[in-house]
Amino acid sequence: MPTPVKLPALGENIDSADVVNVLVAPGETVAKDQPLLEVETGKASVEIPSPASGVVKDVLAKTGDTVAVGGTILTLEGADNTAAASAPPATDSTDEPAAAGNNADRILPAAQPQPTSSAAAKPLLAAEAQPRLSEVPEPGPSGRRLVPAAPTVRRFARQVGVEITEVRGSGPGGRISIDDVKAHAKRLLSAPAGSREPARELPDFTRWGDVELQPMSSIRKLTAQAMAYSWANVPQVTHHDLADITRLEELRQRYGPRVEAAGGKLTMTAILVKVVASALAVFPKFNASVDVAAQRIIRKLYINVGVAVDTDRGLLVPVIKNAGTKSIATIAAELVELATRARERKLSADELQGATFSVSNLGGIGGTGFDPIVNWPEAAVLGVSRAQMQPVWNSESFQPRLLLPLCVTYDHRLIDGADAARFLHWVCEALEEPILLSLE
Ligand code: CAO
Repeated sequence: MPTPVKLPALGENIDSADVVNVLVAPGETVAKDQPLLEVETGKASVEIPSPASGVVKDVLAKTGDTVAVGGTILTLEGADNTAAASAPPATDSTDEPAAAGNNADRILPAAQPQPTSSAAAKPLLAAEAQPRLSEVPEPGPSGRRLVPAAPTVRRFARQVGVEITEVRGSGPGGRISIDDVKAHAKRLLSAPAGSREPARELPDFTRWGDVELQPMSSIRKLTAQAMAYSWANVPQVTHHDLADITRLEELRQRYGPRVEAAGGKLTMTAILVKVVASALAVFPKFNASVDVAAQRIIRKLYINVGVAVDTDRGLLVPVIKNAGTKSIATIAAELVELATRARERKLSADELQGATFSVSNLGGIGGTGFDPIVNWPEAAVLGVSRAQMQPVWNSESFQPRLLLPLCVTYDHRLIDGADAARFLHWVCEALEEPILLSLE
């Protein structure tokens, strides 16, 4: 009897993945830990290794499919069933449909997935059986997702009116405790009215002409969720300023070859990451997060700057960790490397997490200004538009100066307008007089 191999848990809040590459074919003998599939888990590429050795019978997952965590990706013949024992424990199924639980002894969750680069993805429990793979995953027969939580916790969630599938578990493998349910309930109570309004139905667009239906990629889905969450939950304001970068541009041209020799490209983005990291040390509110449920502010004592990268799959924000301690040349080299791997789909989940502030530079593409959205749970984001030569009055005459439009969008619960004006003014001054960076 062939043994189904299931898509294993892939990380926090990831309940499905897009198949980008099927690495085995029916009839092929596979060894334990041999990669079976390459999937995109939200924003990172991950290889799914085989949980056991055996011969591939049917490959159910196809390139382009969206597979639910727990969904069958292929079946193996002659698989060593003892491998199941080393698989993550099955979800509590006492009061859930039997999909995963009843067959647990015959199902092989794939072994722990490997990001395609060295950093490891965080393992998570939860095995939701999804029989069919070629469509966007649906909830199980009862309409509910299987989640790792004890029956007492589920009962408590029902009693207080919390949907257990929406709770983020803090236990090992994402296991949900009663305290997690309470914290979730608190967050719901502090959410602004209207933020849980059910989605409205779309009109039938075919009444006005032909349409084409395209599935959303995992990046598009995550971006949509993150942006909608930020927009609905963070009261945000954007403050604008202009930096005179005429002299800085001369320096950039002069020292560019030196940085290129070190493997980087001395671009405005690399310089801005360094300047912003210095500004965050002076203005720690911009490096903090608001914890509404606990009514407190979390000040992060590290500075990690996310950089928005435009890729053919959509927006990715890899993170330059500890940017304040790095030289501009190091940041420039890291940025080239991260942006290249982002475009080649080779970033690990770890490289996309942990930012304390983000920079979004659209200046290489064009535009005189834009208002970015705060990348929650960060408190602020710097938006950069295209630098242009403009006539500037110096009390006697107009002089041609290269002006860089900058803006900062900030969480107004934490940061006041005056803070934002001071922060951006500091950034502008540092760009105009780089020596200030070494004075503060
Ligand atoms: N003003 C004028 N010129 C700029 C500029 C700016 N603000 N920013 C970049 N440029 C120029 C660069 O100097 C470079 O010119 P040269 O080739 O003549 O040197 C050119 O534009 C291309 O820059 P780049 O893209 O190679 O390098 P970068 O470091 O400036 O940008 C990155 C890197 C990853 C930020 C960029 O490639 C990118 O993806 N930008 C889009 C980010 C995005 O989508 N943001 C929106 C997110 S939603 O908020």
